[in-house]
Amino acid sequence: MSNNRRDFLKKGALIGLAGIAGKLVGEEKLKTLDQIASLNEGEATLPPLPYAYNALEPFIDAQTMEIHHSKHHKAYVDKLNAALISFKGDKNLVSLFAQISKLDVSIRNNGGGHYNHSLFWNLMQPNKEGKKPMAEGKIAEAITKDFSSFENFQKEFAEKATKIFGSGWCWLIEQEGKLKITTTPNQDNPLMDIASEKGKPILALDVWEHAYYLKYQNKRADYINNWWNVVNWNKVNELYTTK
Ligand code: MN3
Repeated sequence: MSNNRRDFLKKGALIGLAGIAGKLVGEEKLKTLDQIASLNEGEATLPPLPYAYNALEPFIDAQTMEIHHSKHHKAYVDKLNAALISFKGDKNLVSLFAQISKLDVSIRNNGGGHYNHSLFWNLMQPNKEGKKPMAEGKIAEAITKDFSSFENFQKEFAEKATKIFGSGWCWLIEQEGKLKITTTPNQDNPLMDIASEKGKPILALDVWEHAYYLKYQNKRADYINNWWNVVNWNKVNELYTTK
């Protein structure tokens, strides 16, 4: 047996085992940004949540999660696929976003909707302790460097997210080695050529009313304040440190 063949088999076995272990604990490995962007044979699919619908309680309620994932996100997936039927170029979301100003608005809205939500689900995790998690590792160092403290960063992020007029997203992005907080309207994101601030998204917060209205009604600031409890900082760090 050649070395290549042996390595291939070994890798396959490891991936298989990781898959089984992942299923046992009910957790999917974080989709990398590339995995989220690359549509499977040109078709988007609704990714499973990496936790149960009720797993983020009491901070985000099960009904909101279920409707948000199985109805809203599903609709973006279906409409994106419909919009891509007649599109003949490279069906990778990042390359679509880079030329989004020239494409059909349906690809912009639904491609953004699919990408943003896929990222959002993976950046949250259950928190049974009720203590707000802190960033750790390289991302924590970078936040302290660029925002002077973790508390300042959270304050600035929450303020910008609260002030978004209408529907949109608040982001932490890496832009030429520096961290920045930015916001986008609707389902736009910082990978799009039309974004006022472009960069690699590493943290995303959905502030559309459908993300919080059932539990928080008009109190967006309370939703944001509670959302910090379920931010998965290990995943943020993973996105930040993965080139
Ligand atoms: Mn949403």
